[in-house]
Amino acid sequence: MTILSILTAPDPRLKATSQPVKKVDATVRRLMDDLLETMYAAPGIGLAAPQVGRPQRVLVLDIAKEGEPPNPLQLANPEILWTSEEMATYEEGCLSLPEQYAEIARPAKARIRYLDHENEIREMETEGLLATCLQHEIDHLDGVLFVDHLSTLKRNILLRKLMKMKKAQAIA
Ligand code: GNR
Ligand code: NI
Repeated sequence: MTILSILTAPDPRLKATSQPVKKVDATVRRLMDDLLETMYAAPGIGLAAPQVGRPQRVLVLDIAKEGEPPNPLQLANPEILWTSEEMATYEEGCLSLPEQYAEIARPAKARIRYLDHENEIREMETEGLLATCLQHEIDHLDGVLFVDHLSTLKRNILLRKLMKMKKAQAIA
């Protein structure tokens, strides 16, 4: 497996819509495995293919806490079948917006259909951090970042902080 490099905003590849995979074949499985290794190394609890410059509808997640057994999930072509009226708010971060955080409200529960690592169609009902993280990752497949859920003012504050940080790092 390979650790891939993660794109950070602003990058037009993070704003693009990703394409469905035809099937989960060896190439897609390899991408899923590389995404998982990259996510664990970062470390993060989710990672979507466009974040590593691959415009395909593939994502991985593992919300297990430190000390708990790992629980990797690898999904292709995820579709949201249903979301609850009830909302939940989490402080979100993103590997493509390093060191930026904001509280984001999303549906508290979501039912998802997807292709798994073996190309089998599966459905799952999610809630809590898993529901939030899945919606965050599916947003990436549609070129949406968590800051796009904020007001223009709040979004610009975070994006400017990120630009400033990137410039300072470029000099150091
Ligand atoms: O590591 C991550 N943590 C996180 C915390 C709250 C809500 C969503 C996330 S996903 C993020 C990794 C990432 O950027 N995935 O796209
Ligand atoms: Ni993200």
